Amino acid sequence: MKKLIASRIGAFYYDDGKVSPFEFDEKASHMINSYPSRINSASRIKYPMIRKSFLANKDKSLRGKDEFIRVSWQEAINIIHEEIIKAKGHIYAESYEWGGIGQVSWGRMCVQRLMRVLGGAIFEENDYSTGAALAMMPYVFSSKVVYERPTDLKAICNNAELVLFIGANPLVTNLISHDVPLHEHYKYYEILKNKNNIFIDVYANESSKFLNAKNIIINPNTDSALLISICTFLYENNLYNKEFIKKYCTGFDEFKDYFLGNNDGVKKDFAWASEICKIEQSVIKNLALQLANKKSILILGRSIQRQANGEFNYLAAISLAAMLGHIGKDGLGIEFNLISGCKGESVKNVKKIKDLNSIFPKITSNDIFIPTSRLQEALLNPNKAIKYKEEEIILPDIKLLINASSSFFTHQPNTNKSIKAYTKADCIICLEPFFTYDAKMSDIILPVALEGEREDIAISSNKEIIFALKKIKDDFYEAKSDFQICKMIAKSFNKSYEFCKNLDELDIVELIYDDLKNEYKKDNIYLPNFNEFYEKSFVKIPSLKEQESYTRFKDLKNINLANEKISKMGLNAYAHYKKADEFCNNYPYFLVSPHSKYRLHSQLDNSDIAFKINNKEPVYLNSKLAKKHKIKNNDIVKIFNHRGAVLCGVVIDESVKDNVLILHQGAWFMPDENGICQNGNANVLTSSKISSIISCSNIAHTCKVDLSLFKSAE
Ligand SMILES: Nc1nc2c(c(=O)[nH]1)N[C@H]1C(S)=C(S)[C@@H](COP(=O)(O)OP(=O)(O)OC[C@H]3O[C@@H](n4cnc5c(=O)[nH]c(N)nc54)[C@H](O)[C@@H]3O)O[C@H]1N2
Ligand SMILES: Nc1nc2c(c(=O)[nH]1)N[C@H]1C(S)=C(S)[C@@H](COP(=O)(O)OP(=O)(O)OC[C@H]3O[C@@H](n4cnc5c(=O)[nH]c(N)nc54)[C@H](O)[C@@H]3O)O[C@H]1N2
Ligand SMILES: [Mo]
Repeated sequence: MKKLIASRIGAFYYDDGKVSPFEFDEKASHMINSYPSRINSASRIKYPMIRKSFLANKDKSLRGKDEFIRVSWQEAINIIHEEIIKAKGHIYAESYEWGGIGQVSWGRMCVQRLMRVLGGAIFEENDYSTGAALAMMPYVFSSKVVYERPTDLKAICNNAELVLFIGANPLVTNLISHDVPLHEHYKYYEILKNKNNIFIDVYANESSKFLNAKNIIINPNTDSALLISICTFLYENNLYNKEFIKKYCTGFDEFKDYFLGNNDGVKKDFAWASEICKIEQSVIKNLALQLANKKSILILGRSIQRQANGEFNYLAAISLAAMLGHIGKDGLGIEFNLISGCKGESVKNVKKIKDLNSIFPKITSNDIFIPTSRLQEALLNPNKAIKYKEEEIILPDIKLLINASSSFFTHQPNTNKSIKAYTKADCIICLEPFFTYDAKMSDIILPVALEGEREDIAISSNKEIIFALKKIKDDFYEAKSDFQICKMIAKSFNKSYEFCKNLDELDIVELIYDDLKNEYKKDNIYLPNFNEFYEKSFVKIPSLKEQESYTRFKDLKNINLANEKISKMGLNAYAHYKKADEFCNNYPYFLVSPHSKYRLHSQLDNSDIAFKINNKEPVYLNSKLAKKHKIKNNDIVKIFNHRGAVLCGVVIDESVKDNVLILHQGAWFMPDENGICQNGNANVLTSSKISSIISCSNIAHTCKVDLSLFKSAE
């Protein structure tokens, strides 16, 4: 019989090894077909295990090279208990982030709650996704802005004459969602096909092809130069909205002095930008004229802020949108939150579902926060002072790491530095379904149950469908849910009452469902009782009213195009272009590592939907570059720089800029005896430097490399 499974790559039915789409998914993703091979993968962890020399004498020198010994759950919990006591005050428990799903048993949430129940731990502020933007936006607007409700796609379809996508690939990055994706955005992109769409990217990406759009193919990390040169043009030709700038913006004069070159003698005109971006001046002028004459919206991806000086790339786009003066008008202006999570559908009168944290009383604990992506730095330089925003902070001394739902060796730039950093910790605990490199580099590994092997409750991306996650198959050996594991650890400290009132998962699932049912009842919306819901596996909330079409910034008060607080940090406060240090090295090619349509980060790389060339992760490059290196499709190449080397399979794509290599992030790290990753993990090559002191965020998309032929295809 077919059983429903809900996950971050979609909901789907599973029946005797076969997968079929869920009826309310508007455009089911091919990713769901990964499930059968994933649950049965040879790389799954079956039992709790401890690294041999750690078990013998807490030795950490053989981390990553040692064998693992099977232990009982009780033995594992006893050792974890001792290690937590030993490391108290020095425990890192951020547990980043995309593994699993659910309101009760999402690993990251469970580990964080566990550590808070035990008194607190070290966590990270902001995130890998939009770290630079999240830190920057309060200096520009009054809030973090990025994750706030986006302008409806319907409003965009109805009002915009020109849609400019900047470093955005929404049809790929909306395949997945934090909640269960229903791909409700898709129908609007069908409508957008009839619009004037322009993509600024380093290749003609999948979304651009889908929309049959025009492409402006740019040198990576140079968008701010392009956008600023358009501001200069609009200003000099009196084509900007003076009233909007006067009414809503502060700091315009400082920005103007910069783009006119009043202080440095360099006017930021098309000639200046053309040289930096390697785009014909006429192409930039054409874009500028279209923006000046058409009602437009700028849709930003996140890639351009995951770069050196990334904070200012977002500010450049905001400065341009302000000069165009459409911000706050129906379906126009600028948008930051349409490229992940299937967002943009008009929101209905839905209620918020509770989770393991909000269904129980709040826990207060003594937490320490470091900026996002600074774990490596803290492990390598404990007690070091670093500049962060307007202050100096001291990096904590981390002794123990506890990770769930996290793949540090594929998500953190500079993998070889991560290996060094990991040698510093005294104990590393990993809750994982698979033998990833993270698991291999840990001391204690705990096998985790996947979707279909545990109980939980989840909600759809549009919040209109509630899913019951059920155990539809036998236990996978000794795997347990993250919730069960954290509850056992809490219990060893006599804290399981604080953790979950001693309840089991299914009890909490019922509490959460009944809470939501009661909330809806207040609006005369009636949901079935819990048993009926659980039997059916999902409920679609009836009688939801559509809310009015929404556009952001209708209540706009002020945009700071330059903020004094940023000047006080010793930085230019306005949008500006700055060449990254990374680009001053001698490597000839830019490496861009976007998100793959075949994976959720590193997840699914061990499934049979993984797309490989000659058994290697594909690298996409232009034929000019291929010719220069005498390489052809399917050849295996080595991509390298001073940080490391990886092997990849060649795919020639004429649309990729001729000095760029595209290697998607997330391929599992698989080093050979010389440390060369056989599987193309992009972060072996990327730099772990910070974007700027405003966020100290990662710069995964700022990287230079070289390449050589490794092995010709037969
Ligand atoms: N299928 C799938 N979807 C995902 C994810 C996934 O792993 N797989 N991850 C999710 C998560 S957590 C996030 S944060 C988002 C990420 O969303 P984004 O950060 O927006 O995604 P990226 O793929 O990094 O980049 C988007 C586009 O920017 C382009 N780009 C890169 N550098 C530059 C540049 O310098 N200039 C310009 N103009 N373009 C550039 C890339 O080629 C790509 O086409 O995606 C989410 N969606
Ligand atoms: N070069 C480069 N690097 C990047 C980016 C980039 O654009 N370029 N993007 C960055 C971004 S935006 C993000 S969000 C990060 C993503 O970084 P992560 O969130 O670390 O990414 P995942 O690979 O999804 O890691 C999830 C891990 O959880 C495991 N898992 C699966 N299910 C479960 C479960 O139920 N319980 C537990 N405990 N574990 C489970 C998976 O096997 C996997 O190892 O990567 C960042 N890194
Ligand atoms: Mo992300």
